[in-house]
Amino acid sequence: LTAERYGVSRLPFSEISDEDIRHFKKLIPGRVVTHEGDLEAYNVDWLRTVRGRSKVLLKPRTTEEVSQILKYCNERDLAVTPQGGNTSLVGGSIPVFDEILISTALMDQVISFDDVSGALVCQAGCILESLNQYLGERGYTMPLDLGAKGSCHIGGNLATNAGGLRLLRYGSLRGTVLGLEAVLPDGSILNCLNSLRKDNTGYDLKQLFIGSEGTLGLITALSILCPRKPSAVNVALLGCEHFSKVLQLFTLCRDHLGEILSACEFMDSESMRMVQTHLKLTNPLPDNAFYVLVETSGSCGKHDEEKLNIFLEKAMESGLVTSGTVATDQAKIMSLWALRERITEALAHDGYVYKYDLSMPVEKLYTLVEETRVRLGSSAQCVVGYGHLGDGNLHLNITAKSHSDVLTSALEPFVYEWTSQHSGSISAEHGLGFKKRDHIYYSKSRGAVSIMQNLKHMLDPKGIMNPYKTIPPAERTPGI
Ligand code: FAD
Ligand code: 2HG
Ligand code: ZN
Repeated sequence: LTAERYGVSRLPFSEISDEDIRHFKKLIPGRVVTHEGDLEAYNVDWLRTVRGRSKVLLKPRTTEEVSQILKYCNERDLAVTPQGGNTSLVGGSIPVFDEILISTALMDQVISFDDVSGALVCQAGCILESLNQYLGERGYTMPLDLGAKGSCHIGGNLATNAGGLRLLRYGSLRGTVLGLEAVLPDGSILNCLNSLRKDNTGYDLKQLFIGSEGTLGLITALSILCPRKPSAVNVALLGCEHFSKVLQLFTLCRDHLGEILSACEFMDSESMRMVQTHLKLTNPLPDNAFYVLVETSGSCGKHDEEKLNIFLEKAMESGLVTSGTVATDQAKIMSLWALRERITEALAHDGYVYKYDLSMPVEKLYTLVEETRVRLGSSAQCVVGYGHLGDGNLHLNITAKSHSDVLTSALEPFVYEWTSQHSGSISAEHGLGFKKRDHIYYSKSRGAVSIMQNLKHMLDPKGIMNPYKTIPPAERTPGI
């Protein structure tokens, strides 16, 4: 059904044979899953919108095992899909047809941690939340955080160049990742696993793998620079009556909180309605059109509270904010964050979700939501807008009872054209995966895509790594 809906045909890869299965069982005994029922969860995406039919899932533990698996698959022309926590929101982590799934679930070891530099070296299958816990016990924290932290793997985070809730403070993985190790499609091991902050010797090859969505190789290990865990954290949830006030509040926030500002997120009243209705969360500030969540993280509680109070006074005085609540204790901080972090989960309970992850000039962020609402009228169940205000990243989500071709054509290419006309990106942080591959031209020139195709061909001449994803095939005529 998935392949039909998206009009994709299976490429002429080999089909897996009993002999192949015997080979894998010898290579990684006890870690080859072939039972249809056991494979179900790995063949369906988190959103339950795309489904593959892989007949085998492999669970290597070491880089050497990954190398042997890929070498064999390449020789046999067997296509593969790397899978971490399977939380991709663009259908990147599931096979489209019968690709072999290679899971990093058992590659979950911390290799080393330097408690002077903060460099953490670990295998790709470590769960983000577990790493954060490991670091927390040592006075450090991960430089990224996202709603899927309990399931997503750090290797999957690198492969998608995940952004998340702390990007405003610590920057993207392109800056915090110091090195990585990847197995190339022919089984060779590329070792760029150093932990240096500065290294200008030739091209920075690790950057090619960050954000490559499993199409160039399988990331097996990485080194990441982790900041000290802030000892003072405050969160404020503020209500605004208009988006223009949200924008002014963001400027005020940067003026007054400066170096202690660690997150600035926004959500509209429809997003809030979703978490209240489906997750039964309590909204402490009812009846606002918009909500802004501001977090400060620093090393001196008294100093940070003073700054936050001055900021809040200004925000109230100038009429930017109609109501607000502040949290300094862990339980309340978590309950305020849940209102923002769990929107994706709430939306999934509302029906079929059309998801757009867009970056654009911050002052335009909400205009698109309003225009989409008018355009769709009653054909949509719910249109919500929220996201990483500080990063100019809008999450536009539309829900409906079920998938509908009429709704799809009302949304696309409208959303993509609108974004492109405003010099935005049609994927700010989730990647292109399977669902958005052919829309790449809205954000990248043909010349740029052509270089990507050449790179893909150079590293993966047989095209076995995560086919049908991210980079459109060279011979295909672009949609626009
Ligand atoms: P998977 O979903 O398993 O895989 C993602 C892609 O990477 C696939 O193409 C896969 O083939 C490839 N891949 C996985 N592991 C490897 C590897 N070791 N080597 C090479 N390729 C690999 N994203 C954000 O950017 N910001 C957010 O705030 C955010 N919040 C989210 C909240 C929720 C509730 C959910 C469900 C998702 C969210 N995401 C967010 C989407 C995001 O892409 C993922 O959560 C995460 O980065 C993917 O990690 P994963 O281990 O689940 O990877
Ligand atoms: C977030 O910021 C994630 O919460 C998910 O990137 C966004 O579900 C979405 O649209
Ligand atoms: Zn996001």
